[in-house]
Amino acid sequence: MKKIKISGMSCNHCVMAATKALNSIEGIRDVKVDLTAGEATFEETAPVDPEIIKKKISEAGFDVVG
Ligand SMILES: [Cu+2]
Repeated sequence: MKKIKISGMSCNHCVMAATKALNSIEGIRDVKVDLTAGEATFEETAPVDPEIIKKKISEAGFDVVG
């Protein structure tokens, strides 16, 4: 399981947007976003370039901070 920190999420709509962004990346599944912790966890079925994750999250309006 991979875990990333996401900043900028403030409500469940943000959680949905971040979840959708991660789910749209090929090789990522079982996405769970925790609003309170500001974290997302997921499984990688194939190695995913962290830059792609950063790009998708930033397109959704948030930032990967770790
Ligand atoms: Cu929101």
